[in-house]
Amino acid sequence: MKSFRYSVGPWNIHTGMDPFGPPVRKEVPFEHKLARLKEIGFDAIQLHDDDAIPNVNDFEGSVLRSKAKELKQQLRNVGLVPEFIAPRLWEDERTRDGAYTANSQQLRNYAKERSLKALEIAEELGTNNIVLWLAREGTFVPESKCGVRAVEYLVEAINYMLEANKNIRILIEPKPNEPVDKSFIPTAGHALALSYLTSAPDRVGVLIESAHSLLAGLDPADDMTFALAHNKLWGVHLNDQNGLKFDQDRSFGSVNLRQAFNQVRVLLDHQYGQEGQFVGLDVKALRTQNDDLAYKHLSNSLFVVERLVQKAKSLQTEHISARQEDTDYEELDRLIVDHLLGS
Ligand code: 3MF
Ligand code: MG
Repeated sequence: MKSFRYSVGPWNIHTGMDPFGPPVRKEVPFEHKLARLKEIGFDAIQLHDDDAIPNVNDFEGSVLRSKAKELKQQLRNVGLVPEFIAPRLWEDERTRDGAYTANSQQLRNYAKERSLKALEIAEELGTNNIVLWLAREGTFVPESKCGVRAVEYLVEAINYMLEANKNIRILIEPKPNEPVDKSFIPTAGHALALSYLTSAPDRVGVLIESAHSLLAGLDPADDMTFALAHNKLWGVHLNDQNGLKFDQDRSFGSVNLRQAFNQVRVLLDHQYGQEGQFVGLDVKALRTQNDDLAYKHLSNSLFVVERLVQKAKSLQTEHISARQEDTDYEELDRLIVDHLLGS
């Protein structure tokens, strides 16, 4: 019996290409990815607008909707549900200067119109979650943009989507850097603060990715509890990250087991998932993996989550409460480490 319902994106099965080298594995067709992900144990699929409909820029209206309907059937046949649609606002030529915060109004309009397509796809697929990873909304050159105006543009774009469809909710996925140097919405705190500036704060929440918190020098479990305290933790991307480097998307728990344990512990403690939220992964296979072994980062991450669920459940809470009372946190530290080491 699994403890959570799990989700993953098709981009988590990839060719191993990186900024320094070409693909080392074959491109896997979308339908094969779906079948394989289902087999590994996933319940839901995370989709960018163009994962759902390749070349999404070329379609609109009834054609766009009928393509979305076909995908809905395809997902149903495999037994996966869609978790969210995310407009991919960082690959198109027109998003070079950011999307919602580009200096040109024409380009900002492109970003908004493209986002509406994500809303339409989501509606056809039957999910009301729109994820915004604000990839290029930030700066390299501080003087190139006004930070106050950038926030106004972001609010304007989010309000535009909230207005266009009263059922959708928006999950902001904060990240402090990469591809930009300095993001306008670098942390969960910024994302939550932004939510309260919008016209429907009850429909704007966050998706916390472990590596993104770590890149901001923050603890992912703390970001999760902060969002939980606002009733706004609507998605997670579990993975791992070794220090303040590029976004590594390592398998969950592979770098810092105690940090991973605490993410699982807080999710369990606060009944994450009971309102339909998924435990999502965002992990990359190492470039050294051969084609047929380039799925282990996924199955291993699920394995580690479930192992840590067992660890969280078998933690003797009376011992924890006792140490909280006598404030013997050195002993608490030892108890936890001993528990994680096992017998
Ligand atoms: C980048 C990310 C993104 C988002 C994705 C869905 C490509 O670091 O984490 O992955 O997760 O766009 O929102
Ligand atoms: Mg992510």
